[in-house]
Amino acid sequence: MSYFNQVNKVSFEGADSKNPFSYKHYNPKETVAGKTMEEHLRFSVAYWHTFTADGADPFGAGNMQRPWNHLQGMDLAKARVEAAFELFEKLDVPFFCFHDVDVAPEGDTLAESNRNLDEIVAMIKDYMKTSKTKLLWNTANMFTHPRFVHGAATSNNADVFAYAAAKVKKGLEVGKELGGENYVFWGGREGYETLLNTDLKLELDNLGRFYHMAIDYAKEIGFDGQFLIEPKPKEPTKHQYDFDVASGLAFLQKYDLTDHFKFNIEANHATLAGHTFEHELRYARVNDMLGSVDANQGDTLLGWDTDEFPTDLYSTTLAMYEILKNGGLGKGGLNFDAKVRRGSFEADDILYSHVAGMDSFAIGLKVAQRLIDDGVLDDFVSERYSSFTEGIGKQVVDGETDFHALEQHALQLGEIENRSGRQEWLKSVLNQYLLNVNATVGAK
Ligand code: XUL
Ligand code: CO
Repeated sequence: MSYFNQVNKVSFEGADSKNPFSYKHYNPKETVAGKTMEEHLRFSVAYWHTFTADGADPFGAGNMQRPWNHLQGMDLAKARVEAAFELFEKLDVPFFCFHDVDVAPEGDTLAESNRNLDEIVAMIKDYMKTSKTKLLWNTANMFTHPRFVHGAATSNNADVFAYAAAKVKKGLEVGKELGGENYVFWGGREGYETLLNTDLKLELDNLGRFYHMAIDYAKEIGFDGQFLIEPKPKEPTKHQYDFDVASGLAFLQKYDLTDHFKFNIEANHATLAGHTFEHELRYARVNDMLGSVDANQGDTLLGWDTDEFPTDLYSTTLAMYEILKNGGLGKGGLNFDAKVRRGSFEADDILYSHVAGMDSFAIGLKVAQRLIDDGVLDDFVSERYSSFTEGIGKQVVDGETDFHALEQHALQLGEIENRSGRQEWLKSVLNQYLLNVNATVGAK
């Protein structure tokens, strides 16, 4: 049985191809700075958006036309696995990601849910034997079921804390079974609505305890995937604890967890936090904490997590700039935590959306590498900070001065001279690189 019979294989056909089921820029075997595009980009399909979600929103019922819609329960779960591996093969994506409840239905008890999961995981493992597609990460959904109404590891209810622990324990076992390269913690309802009913300190301490227990268990079973925290400032709770990279890092430092975690940075979460995607990537990168990416984009006119497929070339270029400067994503990848719009309900849209996202990041990769090769931003930035490479500036950086010496320096200064930051010029250079991949515009 074929679920996507409109296409045999989506392949690279080049920028001039008119075939909508082809890559115009993503050429997996093409090398950029010594690595293939496939190795650089490590694309991943998000199971929940592509195979589980049905297009329902607060105003309307599910409307996605999917060839598995007539099925239910475990039959539905199995059909989705078949469809998933067909899509992975046809798109030629190296990775996928899932939550426990995306792949297998919850039973009436935890034990039954675990049995359902075991059956589907065994099926996935079987498919993985002949597929090139590997597990980038899995995670536990601890936000959909009503038991998590007050949170999971930060619930006021210790029974819920225990239930959450059991789900993560199982998730780590599944990650080990399938060779997952990472394990993600997105604090779905780890946050609060009002301080009037909240013991904020206990909730945060418990979250720290929870993560330590997860580390211990991973060690116990020999799961060596990278642990990732995925920050998000709000939604579903008003105040999410893992607000952004900066607050997440402070949390990890306080609870002595930095050696065991990195960040999974999602573009739309960054913008919800009032940052750019590249800000979050930079903040993680300079702290050696950039682990993986949920590749999507938000909508500046809407104040929530719209999870659109990434097509903004400025954003993909500046994101790839950070990723290249990071030396790549290591075990991480670019996971399309993105969904087709409700109006894009045909099965073909699943293919078009992934093609759009992959081509957008392929362009970003090429342009970012050229910006780096030509030293465009690097040269400008080092020149801008050159006052710290000599004289008093160098003494500051080398830790060889103090307030007395700095005052002496300041007292003998005349008028201080500053130089332009040249934002507009830099943006026009970025445009030149985006519009003409052969541009070579040196720093001014
Ligand atoms: C929610 C979100 C999640 C995580 C995994 O906004 O991004 O899908 O990526 O739980
Ligand atoms: Co995400």
